[in-house]
Amino acid sequence: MTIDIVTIFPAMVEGALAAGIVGRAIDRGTLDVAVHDLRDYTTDRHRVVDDVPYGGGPGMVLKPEPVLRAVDAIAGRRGGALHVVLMSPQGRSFSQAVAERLSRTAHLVLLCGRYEGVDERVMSRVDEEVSIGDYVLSGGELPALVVVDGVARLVPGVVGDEESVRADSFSRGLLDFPHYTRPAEIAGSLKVPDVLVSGNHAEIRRWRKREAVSRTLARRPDLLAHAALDDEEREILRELQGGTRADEGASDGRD
Ligand code: JD8
Repeated sequence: MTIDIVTIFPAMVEGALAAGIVGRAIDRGTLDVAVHDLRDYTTDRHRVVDDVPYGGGPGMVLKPEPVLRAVDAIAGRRGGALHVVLMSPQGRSFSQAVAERLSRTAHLVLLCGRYEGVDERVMSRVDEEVSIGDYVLSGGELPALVVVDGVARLVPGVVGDEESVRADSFSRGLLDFPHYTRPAEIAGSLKVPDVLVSGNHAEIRRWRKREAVSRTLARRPDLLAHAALDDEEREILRELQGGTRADEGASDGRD
């Protein structure tokens, strides 16, 4: 999969892309990510990318021509179909379903705005607008990195263990169970649950399912409507809903 990112802060994006699972996928060539400095697509001596808004008002607007030139250059260089995404508070919310759909496109272009946003005429080359949530950020760079991370994990070969990708929280519609590592006890009081050190793998699997279902019921009951539960999980859910209502705290008090 190929991803092109257009930004006025290439260093900010490149730094983040070099780390972790995504960085390794880029190094190995499983993922081809290129970051483009919007200023390279200006034609004036001062490489100006912004201008005052028509109609007046505060702030600056990203000029359309550099953005359109960048998209044209990327299209020309890469050839084939592009899917152009503008990171924008006006976009539809990024979700696991959107990540899955975008991961099936061969070539993504992510446009990062700044200031008050981009000149609306850029929309002539945009296929969709995506937001990462209802809070105010200063630009599209962090949202683009979120999209790259979420999408890249779904590209075959990026995450070593395909099984773990399928099992991931939002793929199944359940929250994760609690994790512990050594030591089994800290300061004589903070203990790992006995079941996890018991070595009884059937018990451990059941305990994890119960924890995942009870946490989801307590914290994100909205997820249960679309969750892909197996028979055992469904039974656990019935049990938990039976005695106590979710809003009274169905689990062990931690949730
Ligand atoms: C792109 C400029 C800042 C937006 C004035 C503050 C996404 N979930 C999200 N929150 N914020 C953004 C986002 C913010 C952006 C730009 C994305 C370009 N800004 C502007 C309009 C109001 N400021 C986002 N995806």
